[in-house]
Amino acid sequence: MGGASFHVNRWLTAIVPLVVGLALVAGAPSRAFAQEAELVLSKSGPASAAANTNVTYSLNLLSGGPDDATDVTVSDPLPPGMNFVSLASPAGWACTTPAVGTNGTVSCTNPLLAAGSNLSFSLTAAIPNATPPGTVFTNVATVSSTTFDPTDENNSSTAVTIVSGGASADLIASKTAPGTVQAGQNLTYSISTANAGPNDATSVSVSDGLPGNLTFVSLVSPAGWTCATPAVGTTGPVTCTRPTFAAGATANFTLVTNVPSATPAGTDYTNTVTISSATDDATPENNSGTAGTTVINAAPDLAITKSHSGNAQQGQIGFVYTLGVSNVGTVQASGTTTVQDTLPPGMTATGMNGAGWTCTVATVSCTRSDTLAAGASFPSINLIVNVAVNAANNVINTATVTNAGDVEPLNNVATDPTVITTVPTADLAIGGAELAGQALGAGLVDECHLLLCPIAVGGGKRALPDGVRAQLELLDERRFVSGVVHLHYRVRD
Ligand SMILES: [Ca+2]
Ligand SMILES: [Ca+2]
Ligand SMILES: [Ca+2]
Repeated sequence: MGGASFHVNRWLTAIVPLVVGLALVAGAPSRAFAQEAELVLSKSGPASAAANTNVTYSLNLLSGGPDDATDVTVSDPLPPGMNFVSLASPAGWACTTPAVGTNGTVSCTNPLLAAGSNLSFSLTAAIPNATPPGTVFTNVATVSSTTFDPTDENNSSTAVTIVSGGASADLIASKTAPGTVQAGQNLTYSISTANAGPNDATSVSVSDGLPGNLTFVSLVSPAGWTCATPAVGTTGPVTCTRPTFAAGATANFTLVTNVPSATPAGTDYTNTVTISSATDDATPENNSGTAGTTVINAAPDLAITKSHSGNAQQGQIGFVYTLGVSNVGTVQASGTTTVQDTLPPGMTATGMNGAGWTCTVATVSCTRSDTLAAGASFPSINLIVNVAVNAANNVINTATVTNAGDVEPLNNVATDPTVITTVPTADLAIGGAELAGQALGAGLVDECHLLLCPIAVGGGKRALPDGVRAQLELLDERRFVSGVVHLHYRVRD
C-alpha cells in the first residue's frame, strides 16, 4: 500500500509543468487582435550648403496601417551647431521648436493618425556664419507611436549635409589723392574700404605704408577700428584692424601726411593701401588701391570763392554777390591778379567794389597788383546787380581769378547757383464798360480804376453791371486839374 501511494504523488508532480505549458500556448493567439500601424519616416535635404545659409529638410511620414496610429510623435533634434529657423507642419499636429536662432529639438505630436496618411513637414535650419567648410551635419528624425509598428527599422531617417566652400568675403580698398603737391604742404589721402560679402570677414587689417619721406600728420578712422600710426612728423606704416567686418559694411579713412619742405620737385609718391582678412577672398585684385602724387615747385596758388545771401527776386534792384580771393599756396603771390565775373542772363551789374581793387562795372571785372602772402586773403569784392523781371528762376553766376604765378587752375573758378523768386503781378488790364462789367460779374477782377469825367452825356453804358455785388475797398484817390478824379479800388475776396 505504501508503494501505491508513492506513484500517485509522482504523477501529480509531473502534471504541473504540463498545465503551465498550456497556459503559455493559449496566450499567443491574443496578439492577432491588437492594433497595428506601419509608420515610415523619410527625411531628405541638401547634401551640401554654404556657411551663413539656410538649409531646408523635408520629413515625409507615411502611415501604412492597417490600423490608425495613436499618439504619434515626430522628433527631430537639430545636430549641434545648426540653429532653428522655421517649421511648416501639416494640420492636426502640435509642434514645439527651439527659439529661432538656437539649437534644440523639433517635436510634433498627433493623437490619432489615420491609416493611409501621407504627409510632410518642412524644417528650415541655419548654418552659422563661421562654420568651417567640411563640417558634417548628421540630422536624424524619428517617428514613434503607442500603436504597434511591425517594422521599426524605417521609423528613423537621416539626412547628411556637408558645409561647402567656406565663408568668403570680397574685401575692397581704394584711395584717392591730389595729383600734385608742393614741398612743405600736407598731402591728404582718402581711403575707402568695403566688404562686398557674402559673409562677414574676420581679423581684418587695413594697411598703408607711407612712401618715401612722407611723414605722418593725422588719421581719422571710423568707430570699431584699432589703428597704429607713426608718431607725428615721422615715417612708417599706418595699420588699422578690427575683429569682424560685416558683409555690406564700408569704412572710410582720411590719412593726412606731410611733404618735407626740402623735397625736390618731380618727386613721385606712389601710395598703396591694402585690406586683408582671415576670410577667403575670391577677388583679391580689388584689395588694394593706389594713388600717385608728384611734387611740384613751390608756388602761389590763388583760389576764388563766390557767395550770396538769400534768394534774388525778379525785378530786384541791388542784389549782392561777394567774391573772395585767397592764396592757398606755399609762397607769396605777386603780379596782377584779375577777377572776372560772368553774370547769367537776366542779371546786370550796377556796381562792383572792394578795398584795394580797381573795378570796372562795364566788364564786371577787378584787378590789383599788390602781393598776397601764402595763406592770406585779399579784401572781398561786392558785386551789385539788378535782376530782370523775366529772369529765370535758377541761374548760375561764375567768377574766375587769374594770376600768372598760379600753379593750380582747378580752384580758379567759383560758381554760385542762385534762386530767383517770381513776383506775382497783374496778368491783364481791361477797360470799357461792357468788357469790364462782364469780368467783374465773372469774379475775375482784383483791382478797379475808375476815372470820373465831369461831362454831360445822354444814355451811355453803365460803368458797373447790374446784378453783381462786389465789395470795393478804396485804396487811392487822385484829383486832376481837368476835374477828372481817379478812384483806385481793391475788390475784396
Ligand atoms: Ca515602421
Ligand atoms: Ca576682394
Ligand atoms: Ca589756383
